[in-house]
Amino acid sequence: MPVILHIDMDAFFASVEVLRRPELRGKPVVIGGSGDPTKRGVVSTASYEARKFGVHSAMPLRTALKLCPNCIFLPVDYREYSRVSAIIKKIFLEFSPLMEDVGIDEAYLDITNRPEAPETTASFIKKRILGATGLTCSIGLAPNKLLAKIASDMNKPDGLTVVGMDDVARLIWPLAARKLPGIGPKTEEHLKGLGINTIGGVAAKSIEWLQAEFGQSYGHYLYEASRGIHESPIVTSWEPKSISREETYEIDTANWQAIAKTLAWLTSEVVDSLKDESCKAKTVTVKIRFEDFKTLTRAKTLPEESDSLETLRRAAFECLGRIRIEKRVRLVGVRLSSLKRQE
Ligand code: TTP
Ligand code: MG
Repeated sequence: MPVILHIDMDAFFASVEVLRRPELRGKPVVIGGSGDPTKRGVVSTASYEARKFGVHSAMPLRTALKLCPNCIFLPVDYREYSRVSAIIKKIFLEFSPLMEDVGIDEAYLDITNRPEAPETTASFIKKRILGATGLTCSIGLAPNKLLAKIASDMNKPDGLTVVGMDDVARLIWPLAARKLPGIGPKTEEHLKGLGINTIGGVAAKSIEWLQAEFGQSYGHYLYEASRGIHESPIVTSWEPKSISREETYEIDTANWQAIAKTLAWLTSEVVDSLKDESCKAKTVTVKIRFEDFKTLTRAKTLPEESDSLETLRRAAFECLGRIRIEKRVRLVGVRLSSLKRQE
């Protein structure tokens, strides 16, 4: 059986902010947008203290302020979080070369070939991260990525949770169906409508029934996943898949100059991150969301990878030029993808 870890940092952005502002430790801290909760923007994350008030990721900052007037609100500082992210990813690689980078604060690690017991490796990793950064993480240890991912979330913060195939019925089946990766809010509602609330409820259905209800391939996935069966391998990749930034306006605007200024600024931010990662990008995508939430994206693929601000900005502006600004704009975003790390 493979031995897979899923490692996920605790309240990542908030914990990094607390590190450089120790006076915030133990306080309710909310990270999002420009850090001004009277302005538009959403919560990126909240410290565990702030979560007690019901504050969570993706909630409007204004709602967070209503729930927790005494929370401390801070702006998002991607540069700092990326810097810390690079440190932890490097630590994971000390323990195994088979690392799958799945996000700024999480990764899968295949530790099948380690000599010591898996729990020992996991606690070494926790100690090493704490020592190098001052941050805690939660780790799930399981025979596959799916179970490791569910497990890492079961005892946050600073958790270490082991789930074997024999534990699926006892530990996994009582969990809300939504906790199964691949079940989003829509499927959750669909399942509830059918009287199914837990992962065990899904597992109680036959494969025929699930496929009739959810289609061949998704039905098959639900049948296997609800039993903890999952065979997708660790995908090692040294390159981040994409780098993106977006900005929501305080007041929607149809002013092309203002939009162009935002795009130029966002592009310089993503190009800075690109250079931090020693990468070049081949594709630039611009996203415009209008006041009615209609969203358009336009992409431009360059003849070859580049990390030149001028080249990438020109591509971004070409994309913008292909979008008619006929309504007021709520959000501008830019993404660099098809990345390649330089030797
Ligand atoms: P998560 O790992 O989902 O959350 P977290 O690390 O803050 O908290 P937890 O202890 O529950 O793992 O996401 C990692 C970071 O990604 C998070 O600190 C902020 C960012 N993020 C957003 O910007 N928006 C979002 O909607 C989510 C979910 C995360
Ligand atoms: Mg996290």
